[in-house]
Amino acid sequence: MNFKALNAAVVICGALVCSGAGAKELTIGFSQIGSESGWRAAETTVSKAEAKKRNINFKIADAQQKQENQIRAIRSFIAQGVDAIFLAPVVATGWNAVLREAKEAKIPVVLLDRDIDPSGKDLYLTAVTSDSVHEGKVAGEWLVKAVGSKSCNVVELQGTVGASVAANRKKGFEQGIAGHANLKIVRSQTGDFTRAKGKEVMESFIKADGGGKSICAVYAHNDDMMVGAIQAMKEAGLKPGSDVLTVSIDAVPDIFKAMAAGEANATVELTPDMAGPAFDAIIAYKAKGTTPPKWIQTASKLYTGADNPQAVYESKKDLGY
Ligand code: GZL
Repeated sequence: MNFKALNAAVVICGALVCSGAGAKELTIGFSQIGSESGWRAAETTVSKAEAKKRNINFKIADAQQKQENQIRAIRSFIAQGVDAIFLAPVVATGWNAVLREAKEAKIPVVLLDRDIDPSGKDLYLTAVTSDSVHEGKVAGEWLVKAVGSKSCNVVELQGTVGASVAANRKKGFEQGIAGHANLKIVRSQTGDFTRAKGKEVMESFIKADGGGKSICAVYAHNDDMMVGAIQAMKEAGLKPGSDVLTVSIDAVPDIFKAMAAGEANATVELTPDMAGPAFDAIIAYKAKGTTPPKWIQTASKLYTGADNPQAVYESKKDLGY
């Protein structure tokens, strides 16, 4: 084989597992939670594109937000003998038995965007996630600055019950407002990360408050619930973005549309590209035995209405949300 051809073979091998018999395409199974939010849909779109870039045979199983479907998908991937399994765990507990089966089958597991209970730490190779406590803290600290010294009743729309990111975003937000007694979380309930549920729960908060006039701010664990809450506030004659401050997480296009309309105030960005770093870690692990760090952290950036929301909307609107 001449040098040029050898060089080309090495390049191709970067994305494939190279053995004596030649390069083998990697097959990876992804147990995806569902399509509960714009961010989740973007994560799926981006993961397919990243797999294509690396010539990986990528099989996605949509669990419609049910853990039993995720466990079933993982067992199916094990039976198929895939090279690796990606898992976005809908909740943090209940994974150890099935992940032990993957380990016994010598199939490495990578967690995407959410974490599992620390008791399962030795059952996955690495986790590609943001720091969800930090996300909540950034949201809380923004609200502290936005409110100043006036008293502020905050209502909170929590993510899916039992999800690591919901517990962490709640914890981080409480850290962010700690020491500022003028801010108080007066109501808090799960909206399951969906627009519909976010709207429904916000309607109940407004009703319980006798019209919502004493609600000073809404904190939602994701933008989709906030978009639903904004709808509920407008239907109740409230002014989200001005009379009622809003802060949420994900940085999906529609929250920038709301910001541009003066109906939302702040969001903390979460990249939908969790799969890219996961693919690179698995390729290096399979090809060269490189063990990745236990946690591959993705960035979190605060956006407010001062960051040209219309332009940000335009830049994100075609990315698969
Ligand atoms: C966070 C991710 C969350 C998003 C939601 O890492 O798990 O799940 O914030 C999605 O939009 O439902």
